[in-house]
Amino acid sequence: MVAQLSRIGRRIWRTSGALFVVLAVVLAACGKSTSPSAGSSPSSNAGKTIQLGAVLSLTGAGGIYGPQQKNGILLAVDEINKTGVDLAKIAVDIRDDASDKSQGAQQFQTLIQQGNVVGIIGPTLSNTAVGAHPVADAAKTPVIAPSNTGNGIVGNCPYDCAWIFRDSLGEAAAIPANLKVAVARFHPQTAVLAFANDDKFSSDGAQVFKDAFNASGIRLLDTVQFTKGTTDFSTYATTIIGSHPDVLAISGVGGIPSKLIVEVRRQAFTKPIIGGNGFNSATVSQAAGQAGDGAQSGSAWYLGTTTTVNTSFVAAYKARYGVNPDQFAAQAYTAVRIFAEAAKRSHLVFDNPPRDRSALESALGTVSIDTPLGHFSFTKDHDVRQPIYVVAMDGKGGFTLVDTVQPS
Ligand code: 1QQ
Repeated sequence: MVAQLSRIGRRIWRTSGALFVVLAVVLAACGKSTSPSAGSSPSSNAGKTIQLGAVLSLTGAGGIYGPQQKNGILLAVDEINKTGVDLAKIAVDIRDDASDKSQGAQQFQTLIQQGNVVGIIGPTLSNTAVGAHPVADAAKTPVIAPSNTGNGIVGNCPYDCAWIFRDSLGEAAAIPANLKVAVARFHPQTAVLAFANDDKFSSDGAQVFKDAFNASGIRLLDTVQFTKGTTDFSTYATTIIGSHPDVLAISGVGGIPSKLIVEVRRQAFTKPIIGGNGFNSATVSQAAGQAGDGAQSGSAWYLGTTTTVNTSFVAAYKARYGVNPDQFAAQAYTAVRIFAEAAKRSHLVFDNPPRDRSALESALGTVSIDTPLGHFSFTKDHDVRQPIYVVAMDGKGGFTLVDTVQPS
């Protein structure tokens, strides 16, 4: 009996022992995660870093916009890192392209090859983007262009741009909306167009103005051209005024808009002035001063927007920097927010940049969030679709809201 019991006991022991071993192996396997976020709890991303890069015009012609973009990026990073993205931190390596196309391309290359960044914000100028974006596209690295408003930046591009997105309102949308409001207010019959002929943004914007004048039945009396490095506009102003237009349109970057506005007003030009995205910085409005009062443009953002997400952004920016943000700060801040939201939707592994770049690129197209620009999601062409805030310089370094045009 005992022997029989002992045989049965041994069989039970052997069977339970085998079960115990199987159970131990299964539990051990469950405890290991092959990758930090492969379906495991977010806490496993603690200590990880989502490494982004930014290439901005901190100096040169675009230096009138780049510093605000840097401020917006740094503010967004610090806000996001208070809780992190599934506890992972965001870091942005910010580089200056000096508003130069080749330096922009080089900085993109360096960030991708040496920095192993999984996404890039930039550059500031469309003129730089035509050199820098192809570098990122060839390296299959997603880009959010925070202020490239020229033609062919996303969607239908003269080069491969599948990895390029933009959260910057294109001139092709902003200028017609601005002109529509100007026609309703001032009823112009004739116009003169002034633009920089050696800058992509400025010449693209000039073509959009020409098409918009034509579509509105406004006769273009003259086009006055100069280079983006021009500083003395006295002869150009005399030529413009000599045509006696009902409205002056300016397509230019950096110091051009404010310098030309000041000069035509100095020469007693009193008719309305309208412009492109180059107007949309407090720095430009400050430089134009009282002469800029009423100069009208289509903007992607308005300081006075009363949404909670915008009032919080404005308050945080002013508390940190002592001044109000402008459109460029808002767009760059939003670009970081968009990347963070895409990262939350991606199963990043943090040790394989090409894999994480691809995951981010796929996730960017699904992002739909409230931002200081308004509710944000990309179009199928990776472009921004948003309300257009038609604003006018207030003569005191700021802007007033003239009208809001919903996207068509
Ligand atoms: C562009 C712009 C400039 C006016 C500011 C960055 O919009 O280069 O596309």
